[in-house]
Amino acid sequence: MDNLLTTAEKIRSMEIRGAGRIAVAASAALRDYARTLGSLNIEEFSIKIEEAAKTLVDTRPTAVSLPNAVMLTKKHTSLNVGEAIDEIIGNSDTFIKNATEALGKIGRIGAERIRDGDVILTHCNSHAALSIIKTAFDQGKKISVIATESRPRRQGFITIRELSDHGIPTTLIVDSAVRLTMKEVDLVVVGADSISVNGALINKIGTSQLALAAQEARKNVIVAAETYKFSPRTLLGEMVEIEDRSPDEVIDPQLLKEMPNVKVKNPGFDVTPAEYIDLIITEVGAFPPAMAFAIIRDYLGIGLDHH
Ligand code: RI2
Repeated sequence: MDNLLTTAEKIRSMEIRGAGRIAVAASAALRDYARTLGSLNIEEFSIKIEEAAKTLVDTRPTAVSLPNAVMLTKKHTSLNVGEAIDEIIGNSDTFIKNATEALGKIGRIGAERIRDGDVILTHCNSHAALSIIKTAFDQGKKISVIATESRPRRQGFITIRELSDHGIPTTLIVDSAVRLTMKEVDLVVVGADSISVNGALINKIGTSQLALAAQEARKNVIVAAETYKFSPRTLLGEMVEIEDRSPDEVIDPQLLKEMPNVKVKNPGFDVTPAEYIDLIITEVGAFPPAMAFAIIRDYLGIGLDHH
């Protein structure tokens, strides 16, 4: 359990971050925990697995990749504990293999949409979005990237380091420079924390202002999202919860204490309506946001049985 709690804490503190990475880390943690439960009977085993699953899922509320990964990993049907453990190990190995391969497939499919000479605007740090950009570059397309800083955690710095290491010409801007800069942009490419059944994108705070400015300037917005980032529970009417993070990420707590009439709000994500999104690139193809229901139905099950 100690290792699982350590992983949970790393996800909560964002030492492990990115919707895909937290999903893979949670699946691996649950698999390794299951391995330690061989001496229990099946009832005790299932209770322990459910507790552990809840601990992992409760760390961050917005990215549906996390509950999807845990749901796909914990499934077991055998009444024999040894076999149930093997099922969970198999589930996790499959999930992690698929998640890893998905990034390559998204890169190849998404790169088709990038033309020689394109200037691409991206936000935050998305491994899926960067897979598209790097693949296009590796195909010999002379592209450049404009990356937002992505306050308050400044994941844009991870992005510019990664792009620079890959040899891709990159410009860093502050988040509020998005609209002014849009005239230089050909295409917006972002990742996803969740996609709801109506095709809305939930992604790092500020994504919706990129999409709004892109819409105004008639520039395409492409979302890079593995199928496990679609949210089955939105089919049941559930809303995706927007994570409220600590004010300490935005302002020095000491400074805030000196201003008793000021409070700080720090929402981690926002919602981009489907109308602002041209295409969602998944590992099974490029879809318009209106196809979100079909993805949920075909790749995640329709959700009712997970409630
Ligand atoms: P990949 C991140 O969230 C960003 O919002 C990013 O767009 C999204 O996850 C998807 O990232 P955070 O963990 O899975 O930085 O594509 O809050 O890497």
